[in-house]
Amino acid sequence: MSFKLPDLPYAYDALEPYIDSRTMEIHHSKHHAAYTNNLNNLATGTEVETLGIEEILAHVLKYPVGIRNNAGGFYNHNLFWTFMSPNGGGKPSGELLKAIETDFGSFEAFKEKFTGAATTRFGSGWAWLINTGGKLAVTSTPNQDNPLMDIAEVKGTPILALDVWEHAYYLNYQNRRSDYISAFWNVVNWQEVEARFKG
Ligand code: MN3
Repeated sequence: MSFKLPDLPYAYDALEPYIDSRTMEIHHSKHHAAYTNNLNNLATGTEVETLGIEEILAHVLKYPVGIRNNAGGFYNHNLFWTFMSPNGGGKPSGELLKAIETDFGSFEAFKEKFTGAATTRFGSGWAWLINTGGKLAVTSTPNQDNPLMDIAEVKGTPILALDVWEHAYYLNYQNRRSDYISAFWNVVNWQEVEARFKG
């Protein structure tokens, strides 16, 4: 097994009431586990099993679509769990806050832009805050694509991610994706976002 499902850095119920325990359990132990298993199965016996995940993502165009979907699903969820914390919420500080204010005008303007990207992503996908060589940008991707992939319209290093697949919120929020997005801001782990920003 080249790729290993990571443990969550907190308990399944740690993000209550914003993200419920049952959703977290199924999301991690079923969905994320399935991407990980599928990636291992597809990679076995091919050059993919010898490569690091970021290397695969950077050249995803040359692999079968199953590699694209499952390598993306594996990697995106690895990141996503770390961007949330029971001690999260509030605002970033220091250099990250300064960069957000420079590139978006204000923290509120950034939040509005990210919320918009997450809300308007049609169907399943992700919203991202990315670092594009010193400048921050908000983007979104369909399915399990991400901004590290060679096929991404807007490329950069992800420093914040939000999963807007229905499996991420439907049990608790049903069709109310915007309520889930509002709740997400209460659990954002800005320390981790800052750490990724500083690279
Ligand atoms: Mn998901």
